[in-house]
Amino acid sequence: MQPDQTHIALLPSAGMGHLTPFLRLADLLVRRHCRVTLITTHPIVSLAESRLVSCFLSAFPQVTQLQFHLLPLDPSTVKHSTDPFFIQYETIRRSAHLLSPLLATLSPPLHALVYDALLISSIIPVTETLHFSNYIIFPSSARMLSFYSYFPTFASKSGDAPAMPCDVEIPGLTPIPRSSIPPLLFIPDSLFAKIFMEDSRKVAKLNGVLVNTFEGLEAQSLEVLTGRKLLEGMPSVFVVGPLPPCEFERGECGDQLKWLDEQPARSVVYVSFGSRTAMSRDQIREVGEGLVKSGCRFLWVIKDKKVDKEEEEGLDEVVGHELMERMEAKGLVVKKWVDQPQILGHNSVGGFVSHCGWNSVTEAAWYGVPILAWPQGGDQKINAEVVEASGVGMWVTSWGEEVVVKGDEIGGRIREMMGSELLRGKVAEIREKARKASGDGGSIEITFKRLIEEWKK
Ligand code: BUP
Repeated sequence: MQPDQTHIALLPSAGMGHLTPFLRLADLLVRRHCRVTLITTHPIVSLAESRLVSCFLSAFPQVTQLQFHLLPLDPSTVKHSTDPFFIQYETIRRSAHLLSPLLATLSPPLHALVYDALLISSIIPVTETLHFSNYIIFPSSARMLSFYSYFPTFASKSGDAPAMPCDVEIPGLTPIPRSSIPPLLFIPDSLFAKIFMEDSRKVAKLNGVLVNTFEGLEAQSLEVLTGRKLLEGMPSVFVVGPLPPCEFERGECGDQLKWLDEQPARSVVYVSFGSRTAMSRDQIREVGEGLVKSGCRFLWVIKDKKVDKEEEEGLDEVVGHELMERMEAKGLVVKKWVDQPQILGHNSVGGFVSHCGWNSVTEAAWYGVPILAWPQGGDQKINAEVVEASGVGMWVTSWGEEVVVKGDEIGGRIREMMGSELLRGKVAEIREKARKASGDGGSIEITFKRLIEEWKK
């Protein structure tokens, strides 16, 4: 280690949506000569996460891996949640005290611990005891971060049911409609609501918040957040995005790229609802009908289980043989992990039907691919608002996970998105802004310089 090298430890939580920004950040920190320790939790929930961590560690042998063995947790002690990713958040939270001795022995000592926003309450005591600076990555949009930071201001003081009778008015922001609020917040006993209520009250105790976005995508929210107008004691917000897809993420996707190579420029709609959305069989089949009816070429990634390890059935069983046959002429349908950044970056791809997980949104912006937003749950409707307001895409607000959307309607909206010159022009502008932010002298370079200086103090 060079004498003035900055040493940072990174602690992601569970799921690809949470892991990805940490590893992209790590890549940028290593390139800026920081020493990085990656804390990996064991066991890990999905195969996709295990694979990505090992690809990252092979690509960066200079990064130290610190294995964090979690205490076993009886899932029945977790109220109102059977989602393995949520149970993993709680497992990490309840094991957090085990981190202190591990981190205390790191040599050279850490300058800062950067961890996932879902771990705030459990990690603050660790960083306080060890006197480390204390930063989070907020793995969603700046609009969602504004909502999160402002939440204690309007949530009920009792700490039980949050009082959200109508739209949420946050000073400086377009109001957030009640219908966009993460549905689990309306179930005060749910683990998600519990973590959200507990942790959002502690934002002022952080030294800083890193958010993967950029001015060209979220000017309004960033003005509010960086101006520190939202909350008394709001910590510095570091706008580190767009965190570009990295070399170590490259996966095997020869078949899909070969197929894409054979399609005309911008003719293909790419369809994926992310790494943890298991759609109902009925809805999956309507999506298939919609793709056929759209008349467009398509590349469709199907998942029908929340966790990839549990995917067992083949495409014929999930989609149906007859529909699979009808889709053959125009599309490629896969039920496995694909290299999404490579697909979005392919010249044949002209649109993206997306659930609006925040990584997917920033990747679409990075490659200049218009989105047809179809948010399912969590933060995704708030992210879809950003998609629509920024011009990265369009959003049919009546679509959700509650009702089955019919193929005719899906087909029509796909045609609309694929044919929109307006969207194409707007997203091309945003792509340029994204590239500018990450280029020489761009906002990312400036932010990292500031951040590293702050860590060294
Ligand atoms: Br599926 C899939 N290949 O096949 P999000 C996803 N990804 O590269 P999520 C692939 O995983 P939450 C696949 O590019 C993105 O970087 C994708 O993150 C990649 O959604 C990441 O978009 C998925 O944030 O999580 O995982 O559903 O909604 O919790 O953010």
